[in-house]
Amino acid sequence: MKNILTTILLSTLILSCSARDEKVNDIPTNKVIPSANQYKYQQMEMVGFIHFTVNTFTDKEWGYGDEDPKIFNPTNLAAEQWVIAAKEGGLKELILTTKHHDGFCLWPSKYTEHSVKNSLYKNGKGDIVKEFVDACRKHRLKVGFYLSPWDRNHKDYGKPEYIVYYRNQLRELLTNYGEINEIWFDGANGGDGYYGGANEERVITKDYYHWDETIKLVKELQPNILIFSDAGPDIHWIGNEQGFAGKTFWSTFSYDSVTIGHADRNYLNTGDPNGKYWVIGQCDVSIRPGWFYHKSQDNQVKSPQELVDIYYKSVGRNAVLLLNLPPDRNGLIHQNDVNSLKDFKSIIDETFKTNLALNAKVTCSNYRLKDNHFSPENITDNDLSSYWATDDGVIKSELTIKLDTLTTFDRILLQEPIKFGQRISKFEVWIKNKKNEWKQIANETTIGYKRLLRVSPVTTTKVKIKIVDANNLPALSNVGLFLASEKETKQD
Ligand code: FUL
Repeated sequence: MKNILTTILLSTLILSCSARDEKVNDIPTNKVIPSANQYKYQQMEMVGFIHFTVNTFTDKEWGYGDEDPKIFNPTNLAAEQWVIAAKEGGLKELILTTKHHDGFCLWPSKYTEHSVKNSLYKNGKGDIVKEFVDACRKHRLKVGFYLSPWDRNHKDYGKPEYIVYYRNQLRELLTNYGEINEIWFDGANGGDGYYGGANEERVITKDYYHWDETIKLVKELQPNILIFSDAGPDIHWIGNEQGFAGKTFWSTFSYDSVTIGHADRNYLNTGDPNGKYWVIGQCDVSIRPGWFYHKSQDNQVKSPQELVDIYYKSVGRNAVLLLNLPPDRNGLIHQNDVNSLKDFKSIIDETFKTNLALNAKVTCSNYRLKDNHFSPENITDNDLSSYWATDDGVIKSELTIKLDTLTTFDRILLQEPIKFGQRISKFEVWIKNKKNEWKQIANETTIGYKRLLRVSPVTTTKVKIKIVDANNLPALSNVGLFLASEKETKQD
């Protein structure tokens, strides 16, 4: 008995010591790191937008706010069709325009008459927000809401009363529909509109919305929600509507220097290496030229290859892709859009199916304490939680991946363990060529959660990653080598 007790005591001691050692010896964490929810969001990689309102029926992009609600009458609406299309396309969340600039609400808000309750849809008994939420939940997609701060219908827009109205609507949306993953605050606001019949221009001041208080309210109503706007606080706009992040892209950012609706687009596009907060970059783009459905654009749906290009410039540059799929007047996503999205997904699946560096041997110039916890081979084990890292004081470093056979690749994946922050600011990729000389094939800056590089096809047995600079000890969790699907460049 005494022996058993001693053994238990000893092993507890050893276990607790090794756990402590691991902590003490691990790489230092940057000051700015993602929250647990931001980390989960970043891993979703691709989310979707659903733009749907009276505009779908008036053939406009921005409704004036004077629409007769009766024109809104989708005859065959099936939110499940949107969700299934999105899911098959690899999107992990959908964000619905519950109210766009026209002020028309897709739910029967008790604060306005400009809503589905006065439309012909289900004789005014419909609630599209509810149908949308139910369909997302059924297929395990996360739910997001867009609620336009600009309201061209409301008589009080531009006055303090409208802020009360806007917050009342947020309360409705954020208390009646269960857990909401993201709220999207659009920067477009102020200008002409119907405004309850005034038909005039309304200019708003920079501090009109009192965003701080609204953000506080949102977090009170939904503690786990992620808030999007030009200025975060959790997710920020990428500065264009083409879906492109900067080649250099930092997930760090100082939102107190950004004004919603008046932000510096270059700053949004690159993030800020000295940023005080972690704010995910989100790349919004529509699958069609417009955000809303227009029959005239049925043949202008982005091709699968165009979507693949956007994927490399968004997800492949450390950001999240937000792709818009606008339902038509029936209330369904057009088959051209569904097909393009599906084909896009099958192309990226094909490209990234076989990691040619999986389980490859890796040597390096330095790894922390020569401890396997930081082993260079952690970068080829396809495990996001394991990583290679260097000893204190060592920034410049090299990793050499040794492939068993001559291998041809043209896509490179790199990932940093961002739970420690984003660190690498300059790196290069080299290969051993036929003449047994090292040849540089890439010279880049940031990596972050995920970086994908497209290079000309090369054939080799040795690939070297050189870390040239970083703001803290460099670490990498994954490096992958792939050969692009032939369909990436094929145009029908
Ligand atoms: C913009 C809006 O003006 C567009 O209509 C669209 O909703 C896009 C996502 O954001 O600022």
